[in-house]
Amino acid sequence: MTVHLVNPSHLSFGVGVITPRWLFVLAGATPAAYGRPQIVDETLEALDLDTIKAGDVVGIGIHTGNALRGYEIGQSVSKRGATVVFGGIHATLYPEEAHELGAAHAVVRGDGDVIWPQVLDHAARGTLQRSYEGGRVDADRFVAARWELLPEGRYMWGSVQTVRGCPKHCSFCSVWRTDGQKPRQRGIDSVVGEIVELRRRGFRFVALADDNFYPVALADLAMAERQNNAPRLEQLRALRAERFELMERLAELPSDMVFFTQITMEAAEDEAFLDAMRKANIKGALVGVEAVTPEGLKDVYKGFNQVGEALVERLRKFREHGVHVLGSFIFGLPSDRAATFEATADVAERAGVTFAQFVMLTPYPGTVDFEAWEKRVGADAPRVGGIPITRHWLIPQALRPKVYAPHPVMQPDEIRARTQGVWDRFYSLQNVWARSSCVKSLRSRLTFVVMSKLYRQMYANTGIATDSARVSRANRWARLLAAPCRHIFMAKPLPDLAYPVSSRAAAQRSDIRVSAAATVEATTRIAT
Ligand code: B12
Ligand code: SF4
Repeated sequence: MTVHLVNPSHLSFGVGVITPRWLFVLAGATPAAYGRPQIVDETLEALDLDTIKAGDVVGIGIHTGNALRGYEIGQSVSKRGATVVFGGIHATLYPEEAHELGAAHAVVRGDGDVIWPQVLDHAARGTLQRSYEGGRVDADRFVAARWELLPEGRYMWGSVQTVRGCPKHCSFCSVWRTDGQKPRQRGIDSVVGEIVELRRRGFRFVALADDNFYPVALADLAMAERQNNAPRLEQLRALRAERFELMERLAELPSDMVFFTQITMEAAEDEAFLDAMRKANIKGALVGVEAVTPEGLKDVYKGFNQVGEALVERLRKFREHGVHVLGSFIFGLPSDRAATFEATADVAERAGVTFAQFVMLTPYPGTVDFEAWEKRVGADAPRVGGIPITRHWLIPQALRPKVYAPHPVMQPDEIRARTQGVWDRFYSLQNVWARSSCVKSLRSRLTFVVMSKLYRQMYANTGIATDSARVSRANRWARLLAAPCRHIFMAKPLPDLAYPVSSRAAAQRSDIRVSAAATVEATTRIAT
């Protein structure tokens, strides 16, 4: 019985930007008795069905955007006699869909780290259940990724998770409902161990695949103090101290490492935290700005963000502390008006964000926005090819509409055109060149320009455009640029790179945490 793990995608680029982490984590959770799991990431190339034999187990991980392709794969491999198991956020939210449309024999809800060996055991014995609850695994049971299974020369960035869950409750986000609001911070040695593995293989850029790298804000501590809530205060302080400890350890890794994470804007008020980030080589962070008006923030339950000059100052603070910002903005909020688009572009420019993304409000399942929208459109939801748009992910890619949530005063086409206009303005050659002064040499500036253009091609054109000629042009460009860009990110492999000294010291001191080396051994043990 061979175990296959498939990351579905209807588009393949040959080269991927970020390693899809779940593939390598589930490979880590696959007991060695089943041999080497076969990893297929369709963002690189499509699954070759001839590799699937009757009796194999095919694990398919889906998010909403790639669910339909996942179902196609499920159907095809099931016809070949394979056992089909679905997991991932979308399967967690819609397990029945995977059974009905994806020919699933089993669906795993929640985290796969601990339950996966049991699923494989049942599959091998012929006692597979229809559904499994993976739940929210405690941080000390997170399985480390098996980076030795990475295909050579295919990815630009590694991905390592340091925390799951987010205490906020933004209306457009499903994370706090699926991963929970309690931050589950992973053991530091395990995190550092994985990063060392990646750097040994030449990866110096690593995305910290966290929901929110800053789960305890100063405001949270102040609130607990005001409430005289001693246990809560102690708990928050411990979480915060662990973050600093992690960053100290990241700072001991080779100085050419570059980390990128996702963080809330509140971190700008916490200068000690920003300084620790800089020392840890966390050089960039996606900051969810979302809206530049108080009404917009209210729309998305993000009252902890700022607007006006305070917003500009907060974003600048990151830069002043050596952390580049990828500002993430949402258009199509109920309070948005025509003027909001230019006002947003102004803020992005004035705040000195290094990159920006301008996404259109999409009601993702599992979110408060989705529930409200589904209830509002109800049974009368318009249909495309017979499929109600409240199940938009089931509409074939070529027909899938891009804007769904009705807006009180603007038509979808207007929102899309204005959003595209903001992308055009922010990524005009003149603006990109001006921003490129954040790096020094001419070569670095030119690289910055290419990267900005690539980002724009991969994101804006394919993400927003409905015009298929534009989409395929953007895809062609992305394909052409992707392979050469990979070389910009890779470094000379350091196969002999040792674990940072204090990792070993910490491991000797503590019998609770396993050392980085032991984590690798532990992974092998899980696998045996
Ligand atoms: C890092 C990240 C990214 C990165 C990297 C993606 C990559 N190549 O891996 C980037 C920045 C590129 C990205 C982009 C996007 N992302 Co994103 N991303 C994340 C994030 C923060 C972490 C994902 C991760 O690596 N987690 C670590 C792994 C180990 O966990 P996991 O994937 O959940 O897998 C576990 C379980 O789900 C389960 N499991 C997963 N698959 C399988 C399969 C089987 C068989 C089994 C048994 C179990 C199983 O076991 C795993 C281990 O416990 C998540 C948030 C989250 N909490 O999931 C959002 C998230 C997945 N992204 C989301 C979205 C919306 C997007 C974008 C569409 C954003 C946008 N507007 O463009 C794009 C789409 C990109 C694309 N086409 O794939 C949403 C998805 C919502 C949904 N319903 O689908 C999430 C949940 C965030 C959110 N705010 O709601 N993302
Ligand atoms: S802060 Fe980020 S991760 Fe947390 S709920 Fe809001 S959007 Fe989701």
